[in-house]
Amino acid sequence: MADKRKMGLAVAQMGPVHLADTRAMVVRRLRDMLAEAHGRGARMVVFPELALTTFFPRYWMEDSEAQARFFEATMPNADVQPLFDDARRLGVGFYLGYAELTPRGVPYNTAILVDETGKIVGKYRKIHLPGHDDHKPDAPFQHLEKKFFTVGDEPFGVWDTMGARIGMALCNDRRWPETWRMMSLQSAEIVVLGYNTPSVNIHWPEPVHLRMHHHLITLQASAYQNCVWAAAAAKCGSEDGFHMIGGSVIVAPTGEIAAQAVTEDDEVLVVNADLGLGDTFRKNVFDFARHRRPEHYSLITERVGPGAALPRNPIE
Ligand code: CDV
Repeated sequence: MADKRKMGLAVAQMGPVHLADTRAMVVRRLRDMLAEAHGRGARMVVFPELALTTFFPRYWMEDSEAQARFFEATMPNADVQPLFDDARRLGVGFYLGYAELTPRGVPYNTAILVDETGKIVGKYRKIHLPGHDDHKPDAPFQHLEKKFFTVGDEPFGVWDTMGARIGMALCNDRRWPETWRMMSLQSAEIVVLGYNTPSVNIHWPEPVHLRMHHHLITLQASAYQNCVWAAAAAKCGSEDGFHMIGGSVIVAPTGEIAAQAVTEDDEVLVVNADLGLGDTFRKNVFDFARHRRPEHYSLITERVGPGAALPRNPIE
């Protein structure tokens, strides 16, 4: 029987953040949700990707303009400090996505992990940047993450904090099995991520319902195959007329959805997560040490894309 180590795990979905909204307005909303999550027994709250602003990669502009309007040169800064103060006062940690401009001027799509004392204990810079870096004037909107951000400079990691081993990812990362396996191989118990997923795919005429379908199947399959709790927070609804999917979820290591948002607005989900549940799977069907065969997986790190078939021995 697995041990029962319970953790109040919350996801704070956000409705739209419009261009005219200030950081102070956004942080007020985050603080309200942190307080609600605390009242409902949460020890940690997951906020979305690029939570402090509208999803600005949809707009064509010079890098310098994007950096001046949408990036944070320090964290915490005066606008966000009240959220850190609440975390310390209430004893609730959080994950927060924002656009980071480093002291050397390098722009990253970043997430931080803040513990229950209000201290930043972990930082992750997005690795799988989607979209394009050129202007697409005929598209209904842009997806300029490859223009505005640099690929993360460190591999996927995990942090021992708030009584759990927690891994971080951001949005498009959730679609890639390598993301999850990297953290699972570091014995992650919870994977937290935020996302901004436009309902319309500008690259091909994808049926809109597939956006939600792929979001949920990747989270459910990845949580199960990697024996982790997955907590995913959307920023969603119509930001100045550009719609993004909701569907924030907390998924158990069984692959089952433990809680799911029902609105496209600010909404808090809380689950009393049994961290021992992942061990049940780690000791059985996904006992990596007994069953994985990395000597047969070398292509995964040697090759980026599809190529020639591997040579085979003659059939005996
Ligand atoms: N912000 C994102 O990374 N969005 C991506 C793209 C592919 C829509 C996503 O995976 O949702």
